[in-house]
Amino acid sequence: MTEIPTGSRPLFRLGAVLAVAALALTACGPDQSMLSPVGADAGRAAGLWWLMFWLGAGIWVVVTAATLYALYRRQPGRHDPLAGRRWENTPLIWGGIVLPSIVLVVLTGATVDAMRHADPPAAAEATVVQVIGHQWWWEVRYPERNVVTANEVHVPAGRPVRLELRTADVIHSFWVPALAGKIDLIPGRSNTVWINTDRPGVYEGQCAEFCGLQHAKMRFRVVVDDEPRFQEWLAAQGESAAEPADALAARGRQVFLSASCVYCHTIRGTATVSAIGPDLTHLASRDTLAAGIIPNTKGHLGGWIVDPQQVKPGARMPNNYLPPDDLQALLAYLGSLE
Ligand code: HEC
Ligand SMILES: [Cu+2]
Repeated sequence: MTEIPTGSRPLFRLGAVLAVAALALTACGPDQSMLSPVGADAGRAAGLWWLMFWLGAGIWVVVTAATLYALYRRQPGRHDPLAGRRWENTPLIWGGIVLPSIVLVVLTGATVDAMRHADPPAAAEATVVQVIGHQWWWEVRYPERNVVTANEVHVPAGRPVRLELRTADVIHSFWVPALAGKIDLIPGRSNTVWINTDRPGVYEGQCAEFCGLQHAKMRFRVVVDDEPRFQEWLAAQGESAAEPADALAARGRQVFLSASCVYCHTIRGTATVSAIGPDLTHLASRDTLAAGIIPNTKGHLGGWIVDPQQVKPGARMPNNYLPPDDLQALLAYLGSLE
């Protein structure tokens, strides 16, 4: 007869497994966890998660208890109270067919219900925002207002927002766990996700589909503003770039226009039209640079322009060797683009 494992080893292993699972869950952090939902869809997804968790936990307890019971019962020499044929089929039918069927029907119903709500009919008052994935940043457009920005999606609180998601190159995935479900950006088609929340705030998101070298540094944020602030932001973003306020900034604009920047960037109000890189018209109004990776300060901006490959190796922006004076002027100009 084989030996039955008893004592602390199995318990120890179980403890280790549970500890790793707990760590994996907490690694999401407080600000980017789908278990602290703020949006309507995210709330439903979180509810579904908890339903699955508790059902799974219940089943685990039952199965573990049954396993321990079987192990215990089979010990040699022990009297077996359940010996006999009447038990042969009943547990099989209940535990193997009836119970799993009930569990699966409940989960299917809950999932279908959550999915049905995730796709509300196009509401007339919905704000439409187009998000286009690029290796490795996000282009954000407000087609009704001719606004183009990057990596920071502003939306109004208290009103449904329809995000239309497309990609300029490979498959990306738009995921802002507190607000909505995860959805892929697929070449050649447009996917939709809705954001619907009453709670102003800044919510972190990131690309959730491996898309190349800098996939991990393809982050973004969704800024939920109350209606007046959102309208103010939208109006400001719709303007052309500010004219240089002083001689240094004017020289900086000249540096920008005569350097390679114009091949890839647009500053509305100047004769630049390229959309290979982020629109820089209102660069200074953004909190972060390079898809949420570095704060938008003068020092970081200078470092990025001179050596983006240091910050994001492989990024689709080449290093720029600008004379110090030119760089300072350029920084003054870009810093004035509120
Ligand atoms: C070959 C194309 C190319 C050229 C040339 C180029 N850039 Fe970029 N730039 C990009 C791309 C692509 C990104 C996005 C990189 C990322 O986040 O992965 C970017 C990002 C930026 C950003 C950050 C924008 C944001 O909102 O995150 C700034 C600022 C910037 N570029 C300024 C410049 C300046 C100034 C020059 C000229 C000295 C320049 N770029 C030249 C392609 C280019
Ligand atoms: Cu991506």
